[in-house]
Amino acid sequence: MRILRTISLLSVLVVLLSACGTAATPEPVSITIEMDEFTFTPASLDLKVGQRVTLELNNNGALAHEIMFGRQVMNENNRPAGYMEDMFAAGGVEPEVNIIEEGDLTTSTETHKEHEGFMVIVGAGGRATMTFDVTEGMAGEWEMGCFEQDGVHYDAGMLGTVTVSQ
Ligand SMILES: [Cu+2]
Repeated sequence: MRILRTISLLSVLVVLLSACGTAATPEPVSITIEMDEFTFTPASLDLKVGQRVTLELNNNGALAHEIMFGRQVMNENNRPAGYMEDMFAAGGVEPEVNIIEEGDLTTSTETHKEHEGFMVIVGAGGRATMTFDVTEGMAGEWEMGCFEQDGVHYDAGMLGTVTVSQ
């Protein structure tokens, strides 16, 4: 009986200590983002510096969709074509991308040919995850957007807000 009590006391201590240990570092989060014509759901993300984030991208639509993170939309031939400032470049981070399901079209990571933004394209019916650590350089307000079909998706409202706090 005494041994049991000692063991349960010890486990309470272990739980308390590990709770203290993790207080400084934000818990890793996993967020599912549904992609469709022409939305991201949820359309806003709140991330914390120091957090390990996994985004699961599910394309439920009939078209290929992409996701980019940045700010200041750049135009090419008067069409929205990506961001002047890429969030991952600002943070010195390259997300690790895993394709879970290809979908109808190729799911791939590519850099926009006109600039260096990090992009994941998910084919119709496809799924992919992207994992990254949120760094200091990423603190602030950002946007996520899809610029597929010459910016038509972006104009149709396929964008959202990303807030990275300390
Ligand atoms: Cu799209």
